[in-house]
Amino acid sequence: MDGARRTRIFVASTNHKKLRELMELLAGAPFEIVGAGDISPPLPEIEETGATFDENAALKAQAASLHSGMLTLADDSGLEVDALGGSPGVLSARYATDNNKNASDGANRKKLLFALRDVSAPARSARFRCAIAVARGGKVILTSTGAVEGNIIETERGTGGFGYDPLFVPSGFDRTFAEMSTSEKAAISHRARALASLKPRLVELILTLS
Ligand code: ITT
Repeated sequence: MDGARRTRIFVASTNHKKLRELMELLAGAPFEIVGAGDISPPLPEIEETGATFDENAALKAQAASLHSGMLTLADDSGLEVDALGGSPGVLSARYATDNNKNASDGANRKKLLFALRDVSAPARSARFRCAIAVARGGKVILTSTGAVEGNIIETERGTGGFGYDPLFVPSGFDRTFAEMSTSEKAAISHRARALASLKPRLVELILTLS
């Protein structure tokens, strides 16, 4: 068990708020978490050329595990809006730009509200999806996915979370993710669901590696 405790896992996200959620959801497991800010040289930009969240999570985990030399976990996530045919989907972080670079969360939300300006409340169904991949030496060894259904409201509400959280009300609730506490979001989020099934497998893997 002592060996397992010393095992380090690199959580390869350059999105600070996403990274914080991942670290909180992984807390308590018998390994040391290394964030993207803790490695040198810093993690270079990894091109997200996949057509699916699963493909992009794998691309990020593979490249970052080669860069870090550590067991590495990557998350690719985003919002699918039914009235927009599943957009912004894998382009969620880049929705409001046309140069393939990430836009600000505010610009992305503004573009989404504009795209849905003529869509009535019952037709504003959406879901967050999260794909997680764990890789070592450039090879993916564990994967997991999670989703949470909900609706896109017409005006932003709340200041917590990040990304599209002020616009997303999960099904069965009347508050947005941005109006919930960290622990409320962590009980039902797409990221929490993906990690719930991955975390025990990751712990088992680490115990066999150490
Ligand atoms: P890394 O690739 O470095 O992890 P990123 O922000 O570029 O950071 P993604 O490519 O996975 O990550 O894009 C995720 C985007 O989807 C994110 O920027 C948000 O706009 C949105 N998103 C994902 N999870 C979210 C959540 O829990 N709440 C709100 N928006 C979320």
